[in-house]
Amino acid sequence: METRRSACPLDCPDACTLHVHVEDGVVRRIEGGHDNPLTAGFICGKVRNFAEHVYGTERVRAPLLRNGPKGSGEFVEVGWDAALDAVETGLRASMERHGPESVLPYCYGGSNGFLTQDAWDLRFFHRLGASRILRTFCAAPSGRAATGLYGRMAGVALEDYVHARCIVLWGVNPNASGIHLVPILKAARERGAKLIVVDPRRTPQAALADLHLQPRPGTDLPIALALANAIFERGAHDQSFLATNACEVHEFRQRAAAWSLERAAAESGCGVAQLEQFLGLYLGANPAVIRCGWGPERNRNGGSATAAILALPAIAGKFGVRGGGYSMSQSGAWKPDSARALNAPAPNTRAINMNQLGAALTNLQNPPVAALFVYNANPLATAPDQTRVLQGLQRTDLFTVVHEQSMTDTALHADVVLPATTFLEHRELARGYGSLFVQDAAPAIPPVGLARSNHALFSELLRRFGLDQDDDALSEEDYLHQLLEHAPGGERMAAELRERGWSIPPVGHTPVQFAEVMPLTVDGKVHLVPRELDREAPHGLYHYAQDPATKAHPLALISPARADTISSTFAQQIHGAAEVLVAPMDAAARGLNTGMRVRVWNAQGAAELPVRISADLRAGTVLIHKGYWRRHAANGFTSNALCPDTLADLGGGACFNDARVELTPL
Ligand SMILES: Nc1nc2c(c(=O)[nH]1)N[C@H]1C(S)=C(S)[C@@H](COP(=O)(O)OP(=O)(O)OC[C@H]3O[C@@H](n4cnc5c(=O)[nH]c(N)nc54)[C@H](O)[C@@H]3O)O[C@H]1N2
Ligand SMILES: Nc1nc2c(c(=O)[nH]1)N[C@H]1C(S)=C(S)[C@@H](COP(=O)(O)OP(=O)(O)OC[C@H]3O[C@@H](n4cnc5c(=O)[nH]c(N)nc54)[C@H](O)[C@@H]3O)O[C@H]1N2
Ligand code: SF4
Ligand SMILES: [Mo]
Repeated sequence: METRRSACPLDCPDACTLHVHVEDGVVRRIEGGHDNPLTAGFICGKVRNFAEHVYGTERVRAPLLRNGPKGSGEFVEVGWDAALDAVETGLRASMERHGPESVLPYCYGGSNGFLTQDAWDLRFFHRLGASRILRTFCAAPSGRAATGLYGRMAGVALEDYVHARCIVLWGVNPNASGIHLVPILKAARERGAKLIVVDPRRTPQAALADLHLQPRPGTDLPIALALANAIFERGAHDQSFLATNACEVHEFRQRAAAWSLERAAAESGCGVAQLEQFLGLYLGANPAVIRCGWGPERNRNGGSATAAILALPAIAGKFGVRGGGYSMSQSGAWKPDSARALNAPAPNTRAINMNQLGAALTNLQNPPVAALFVYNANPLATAPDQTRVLQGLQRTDLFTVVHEQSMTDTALHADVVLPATTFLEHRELARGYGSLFVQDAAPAIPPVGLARSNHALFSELLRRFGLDQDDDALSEEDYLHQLLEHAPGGERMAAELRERGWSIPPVGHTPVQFAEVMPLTVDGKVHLVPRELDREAPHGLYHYAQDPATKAHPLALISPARADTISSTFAQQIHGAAEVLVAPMDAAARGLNTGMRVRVWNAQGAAELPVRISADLRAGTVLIHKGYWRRHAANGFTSNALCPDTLADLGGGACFNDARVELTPL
């Protein structure tokens, strides 16, 4: 048995260092390493069991051509040449008939590594002149907010949460979505830190918290503005910090003034006493840190809500000490952007928001989407408006290519399925978004079957279409080198990656905000009402849009992460049906009991699922976890059939949690 070092590039904040035990080229065991101190020698069950994903019965091992109706799962195995001939013929036919913008690449969170996304894939599609995909599933509104207020300033390292005296987990559930924060939270609490959780359901951390605000989904904006307003009104704001480090303070204060604690309490369903308690705990403790998750952004107010939450540490003067400030995604704090700019498309190329795939496939003209190329994503399970996505994928005049590891719902509808390697089978420059760690991971095992990496696939397509250029960095090694050459601190990082496989960008591993790192805005200050965001938000920044509930569809459906999948990745391993979780009051009002089957429905779609009564949910909120496949619901539709394809106020972000539904017993 040999032990090989690897790194996890999955769509998870933690970026674990892995030790992969390999025997005769086969993975026997995977454990956590210590290079990335956040991993601390342990990893999640998903990746401990990764061998099941690699070798399972649903692994795509060879190129496949469809030879039955779309979605039937009838394919024949072919070699790579025949498959790539088919891809070439399909893409060229689409371009000849409708022009290159009729080709739509579609990718998202399969891998967060630098070698598998925004690399040769972008180069290929951009040189082809294909439509651009706006990658807005996740972190688009919150990313815009964080960029507008603070530039790409690095957040408080998760390891530094032990120094905090007050920790706010705002719309984030680390027990499922970023497990390495959990022992750190425990250590902080043992040292006396107070814990506040803001979440419509009682998460494991909420159950331990000193204070749990349980708002109606989508009402974080009034809560954060009311807290800010109260801080100003009581003179508890940090005047000297704001005078030196902030812009648009007066304007922010004016906008927040519309929200008294009473009004925010009424809108959010949290009590005034609870909001007072929040102020007491947060203002009374130093250092205090806010971990802002992705729960607050997935609705119509998502951008403004995140901006208002991130404004709080500036107003309350929480920066400048270790363990004080905020953290969200660290992915903006170091990006080898200038190299990736080599791949950039012509700015006027048509752009399609990935949240509106269903509409794009079924409605768009001039040109229509005639060829769809999916990789690093499973949109039939993860995009909003699943009913229309399915209708689109069933179009007989749509040519669909899917490059995948597993026979996903989306892959089942492809004309050509191409087998993709997993991160254990290809090289990856891995990074997470909760830690600033960057790791160079060599393949731990040979490709399974005929699988090829994204790099291998797209470099071959560049050649086939005659789009490769003399100065292209051809090998993965060359590309990696090129990426680092243009990145801040790249030379040192390249040497360290070569020597020991990991490195830390110039901002450092645990930077203190407003001491060691400053906002990367034009003037180095925090902008509380950034002009560009104010222009972008349809009714201006911090405008609150009302709850979209109607009399017919009064219940808010949320679809958070579950512990045993990453979005829809690994869900092939879930046996049994998806459930809809219902609060006791809502169940009683409808005569529902655990185990009863219901139709969860709205104007857009329906899912037929068994009920589970859950006292963890606030009344008026129901929950179906994200990531289920169609097989997990009796009628083949998941929460995504109920999610609208409307967009958040910033960044074109998804509004998964704006789904409003009714339940009817079956
Ligand atoms: N095991 C596992 N880990 C994952 C993932 C996974 O699917 N499984 N997904 C990865 C990805 S892609 C992401 S983006 C991150 C997401 O990580 P998290 O930010 O933890 O995201 P979610 O689970 O979507 O939502 C977090 C919490 O927000 C709450 N919430 C819902 N609506 C609202 C609201 O309006 N306001 C507030 N305050 N809270 C709300 C939910 O109840 C949930 O507990 O996790 C990553 N890690
Ligand atoms: N209802 C609901 N839906 C949601 C959300 C929600 O809150 N509610 N949240 C959303 C969020 S936060 C996110 S990030 C999205 C994620 O949505 P997706 O990006 O669709 O993520 P996954 O479901 O993980 O699918 C990724 C696929 O990429 C494949 N893959 C992995 N590595 C590679 C590779 O190297 N090459 C290729 N070719 N393929 C690879 C995996 O096998 C997997 O099938 O889902 C969103 N969907
Ligand atoms: S999914 Fe997250 S917790 Fe699991 S191994 Fe990967 S980085 Fe670590
Ligand atoms: Mo995400």
